[in-house]
Amino acid sequence: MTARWPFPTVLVALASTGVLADHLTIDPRATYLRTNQDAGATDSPAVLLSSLGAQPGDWLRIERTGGFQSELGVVGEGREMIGVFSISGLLFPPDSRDRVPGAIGAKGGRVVVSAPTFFGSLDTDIEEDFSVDDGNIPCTTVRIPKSASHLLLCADDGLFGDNTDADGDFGVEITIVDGPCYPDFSADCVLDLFDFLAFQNAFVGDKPAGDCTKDGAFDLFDFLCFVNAFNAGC
Ligand SMILES: [Ca+2]
Ligand SMILES: [Ca+2]
Ligand SMILES: [Ca+2]
Ligand SMILES: [Ca+2]
Repeated sequence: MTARWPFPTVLVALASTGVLADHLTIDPRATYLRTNQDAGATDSPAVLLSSLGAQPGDWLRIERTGGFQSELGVVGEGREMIGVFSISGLLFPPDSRDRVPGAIGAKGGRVVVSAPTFFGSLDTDIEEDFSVDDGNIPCTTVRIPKSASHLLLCADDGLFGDNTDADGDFGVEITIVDGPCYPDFSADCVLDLFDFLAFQNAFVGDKPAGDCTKDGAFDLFDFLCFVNAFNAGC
């Protein structure tokens, strides 16, 4: 007997809500973090949120594209990326402990602790930034905080000047979305069996996330509601 999967598509890359995504190329040598003896490092450009058609209160899905070489001769490409919102486009000099004077934390962002500088092991971590790609999950959905006007993005690395991207594909797709994708329970930008299992666990455990219809009852309609949301994508 063949087990039947309840959904017509097992693996669905999340579709956007219809708003076109903006693609930005990221120079892997650029950073908003403190650097030390890192001659080739450059400053992260501050992206004006209004140039993306976005404003405080909007949710952004930020998905990493491509990859970069994190040092000469390394095999394979690094993908880790971090980002931070700011109330200004200002960036203090590279040797400043906290270079983004207007940094603000974002709802929905995954915490990231950035590595110390390669030379001197100086602390670089700032509280307000978030992971875009942590090496496992290639995206994030974050809410633009009140007063934020700019977004800064950079590779997550300890030495930036030796980074290269010969094919120039390291970057992000940024899409304005309604909010976190409900059926993507694992928040990894892919809809698959694991999301269904996570929904099932929430449903069986009477967790609010399992009440898809938001009527306080846990019944067949929640399953139908979840299947509809899953098939609709995000
Ligand atoms: Ca590349
Ligand atoms: Ca490097
Ligand atoms: Ca998922
Ligand atoms: Ca319900």
